[in-house]
Amino acid sequence: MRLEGVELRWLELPLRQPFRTSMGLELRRWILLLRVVTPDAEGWGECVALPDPGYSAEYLDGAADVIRRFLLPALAAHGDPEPADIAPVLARVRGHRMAKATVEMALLDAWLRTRNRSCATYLGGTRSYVAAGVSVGIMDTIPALLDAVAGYVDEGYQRIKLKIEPGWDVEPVLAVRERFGDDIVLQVDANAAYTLADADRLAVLDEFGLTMLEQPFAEEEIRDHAVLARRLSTPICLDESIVSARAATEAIDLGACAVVNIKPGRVGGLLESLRVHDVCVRAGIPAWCGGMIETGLGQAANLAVAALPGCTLPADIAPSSRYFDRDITEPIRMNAGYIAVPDGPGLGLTPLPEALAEATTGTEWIPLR
Ligand code: NPG
Repeated sequence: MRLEGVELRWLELPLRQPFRTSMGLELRRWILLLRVVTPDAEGWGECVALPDPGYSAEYLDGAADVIRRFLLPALAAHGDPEPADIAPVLARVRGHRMAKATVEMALLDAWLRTRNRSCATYLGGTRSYVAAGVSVGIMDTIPALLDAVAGYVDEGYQRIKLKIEPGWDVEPVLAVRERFGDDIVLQVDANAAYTLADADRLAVLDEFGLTMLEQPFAEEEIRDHAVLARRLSTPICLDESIVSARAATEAIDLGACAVVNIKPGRVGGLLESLRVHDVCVRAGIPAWCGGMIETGLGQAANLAVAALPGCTLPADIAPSSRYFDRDITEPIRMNAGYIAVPDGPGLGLTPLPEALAEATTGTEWIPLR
């Protein structure tokens, strides 16, 4: 694939509702897009990094810098990369998986478009619809949370995930179970807000029949997760800790998790996501595709992962209308709790010029030949 050049594009999209997690309050989503231009096609990549290094070490301006100064020169020096070449070519840069995933997503989109193949088919997806889960932020009061959850249940979401942190854990879960009963599929996500010293408190969650407790401890604390997993009957799911297929193998082997959240951005791209998926399938561990409040482009990539046979649990993939007044692509829609996997060439979605222009705060063209 011959690369003519890439455009970096910065977007700012207001969120329809504030989203609070143990990491802080989000009112808007700042996004970096990468458009790659080849003689035959264009491809789009979306960077999931946040403006500050609170969820992971990466952050948006850092990702733009590493893309511009290190990743693109490495690709240009290689010449005409095929999808399988991308990760090895970029491997001389340590870490920076979100930046690498952005580049790979754009190149893969362009490569698949020239071959008229969809991303989901290319990865081996077997599902044309994906069960949608909703991730419910931390609220000021329990009644406000119950109102929000009631709305999501009515909309048809296939499972409810509550964000938790110390001071907002057992009470909201108890209140949701009391109000909605045992029929709703319920799980919680701590975004690394606890330590092993909180094990007694977390053990109380075993009473509520949760599908999983996601990432209670910090990214590096694999051993502590394994200790907690032996103590709790609630399955532990790892998110932030799963930075690669290798990390997934180790976490599973050590008994640190019984479920895996796969995020293409966090693991360095779609092909590594497939490898994480394959590790889970071999280990007999259910996987699901996470989300990071992406535009339709990022969600299209996530849908391709969620369509894989081993992604058996509902995804953090929601209709565009949950996040934005106006998405930059045709909106992602939900029908009775399910979302269609795009089947057009590449990601299957492209930005709508007018919506893209409205969200854009800056662009930079980088010629590669
Ligand atoms: O897509 O509905 C959604 C949000 C899913 O909770 C979600 N994402 O911790 O996984 C997470 C969280 C997140 C969002 C993390 C944005 C980082 C940025």
